[in-house]
Amino acid sequence: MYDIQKIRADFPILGREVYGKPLVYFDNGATTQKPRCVVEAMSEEYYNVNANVHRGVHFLSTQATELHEGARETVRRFINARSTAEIIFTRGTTESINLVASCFGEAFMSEGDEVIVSEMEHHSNIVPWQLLAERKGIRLRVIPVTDAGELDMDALERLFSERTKIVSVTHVSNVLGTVNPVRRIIETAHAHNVPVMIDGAQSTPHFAVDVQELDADFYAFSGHKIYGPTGIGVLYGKEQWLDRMPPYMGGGEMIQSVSFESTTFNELPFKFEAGTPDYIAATGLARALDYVTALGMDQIFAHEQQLTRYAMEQLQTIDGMRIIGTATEHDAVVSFMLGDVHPLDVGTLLDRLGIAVRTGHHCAEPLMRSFGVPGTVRASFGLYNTTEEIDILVKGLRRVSQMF
Ligand code: C6P
Repeated sequence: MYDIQKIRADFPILGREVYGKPLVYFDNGATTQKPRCVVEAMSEEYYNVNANVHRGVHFLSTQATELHEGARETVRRFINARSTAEIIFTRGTTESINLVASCFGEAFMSEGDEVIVSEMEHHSNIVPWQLLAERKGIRLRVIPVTDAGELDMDALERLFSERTKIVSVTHVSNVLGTVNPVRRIIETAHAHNVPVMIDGAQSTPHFAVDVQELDADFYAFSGHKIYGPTGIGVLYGKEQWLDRMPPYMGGGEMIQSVSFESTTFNELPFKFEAGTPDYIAATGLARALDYVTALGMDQIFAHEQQLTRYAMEQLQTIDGMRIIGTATEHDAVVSFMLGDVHPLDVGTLLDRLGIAVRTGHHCAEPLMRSFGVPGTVRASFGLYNTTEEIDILVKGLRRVSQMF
């Protein structure tokens, strides 16, 4: 039983008013709100346990280390990785992708080699590869997107060459809401002996992900988008790749022994975790994953699918509505243009009604260009949103439409 009022009560911020109106929070794609249990787990650790991890023999350090490594095990279970050696804590999806571009690129790519990305990527899955292109002379090949906002899978097949070294694509588009057929992409790439990196920033909060079932080589996500704290994220990587990649940063934690002549590196996953980790955030992330697991990822998915379908239907009844992204496999993100009203004006007027949406290019400028729009208005849903809130959005948009 999905008790939405009980769930909403777990998130204090949802009780807030803005401009004297009840908050309608539809910017979950940017970041999600936090349940009380996540914040409490973090303050509890600060108040009662706090000590640096992996370093001390003393009681608190041992306890903090147990919490930290326990959090890693929670992440492993959540995405069904084979081993905690494959779970690297990072600052978020952006850092995870940069790590792969940098370290995989260093180990396995040279001038003239190619990476396949898609036209719907977030800048975080474009720019790290471009930086690598500048350093090493590699090339980006781009899977085009159809008018409905789906990847052109025939084109993907044609993009492979003997120089293709990796494919890096998003699981779910943060603009279009498209759920990409990543299982098929991985199968296709593996048939060419090419590994695949999946950007899971917008998938993990919405449905269950099993990295072994997908057979993904790398998978990245952010804590703050899945009801956890900011400043922490995850990179999953198969040991067979991580073992052969050089470290990302140097420092404490990632070494076995250091002399001025030479340094040997620590085992996985610590080789990729230089410096004091954000162990408090790791605890918060683990608590968030426990929270969504207790609700049930399948229940969350069903609830959000219902919201998405309802939103698509209702929005289409508004004059001048153009939905950007009408893929068959569609997740909890709806992007649109309202006639020729600038998205920023729509967002500003909705804000005055207490409705938080995101406007602009959503860090996906190439995609905006391909749809010929300066930006969109985007409503993105979370596990606590309701159809009544969608009604408020639709009513607000009718008002905006009448004003223009
Ligand atoms: N998208 C949005 O409003 P970080 O910032 O590292 O937590 O996540 C980056 C990122 C990577 N990939 C995808 C598909 C994303 O959606 C994001 C973050 C936010 O859409 C902020 S731009």
